[in-house]
Amino acid sequence: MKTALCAVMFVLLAAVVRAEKAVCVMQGTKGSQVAGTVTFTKVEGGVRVVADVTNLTPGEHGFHIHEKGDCSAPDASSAGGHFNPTGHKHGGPDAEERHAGDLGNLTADASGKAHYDRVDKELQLTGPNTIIGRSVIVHEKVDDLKTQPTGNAGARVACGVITAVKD
Ligand SMILES: [Cu+2]
Repeated sequence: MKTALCAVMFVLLAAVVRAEKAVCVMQGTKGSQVAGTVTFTKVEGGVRVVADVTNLTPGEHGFHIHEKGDCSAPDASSAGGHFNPTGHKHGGPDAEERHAGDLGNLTADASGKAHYDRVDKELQLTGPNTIIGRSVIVHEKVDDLKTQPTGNAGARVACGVITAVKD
């Protein structure tokens, strides 16, 4: 009896202290060499998003979580629209109203490399609005953060599915 109780306590404790983390490996869509990785880590105040992407054209590129974890179409249209479980308008990542998946833009340097690192207040790694099993998309063009519902960011140049990491 005591042993069973200890086992239950251990499982509960393990569930509470378990680090919440997810990873996404992105590959180029048809005709694109863009590739990269994104990690999502639960931190104080939100989820830290760190991305490193290569082979971009220099400048800004829309960067979003899309609703379906399906990158199978050559143009990644299979990933659906921006992840928007709350039915909000598209906006920038720090806008009052935004899609949960609105992460703004990546900025690539002259060599085509982009590094992104920010803590997002809206993303969830657990519960009904989890981003696990959805996708990350990098776009050809800049997200203007206002055109509805896409930010006018153009074609999808890379796509990857978000998967949970157990550590
Ligand atoms: Cu997008």
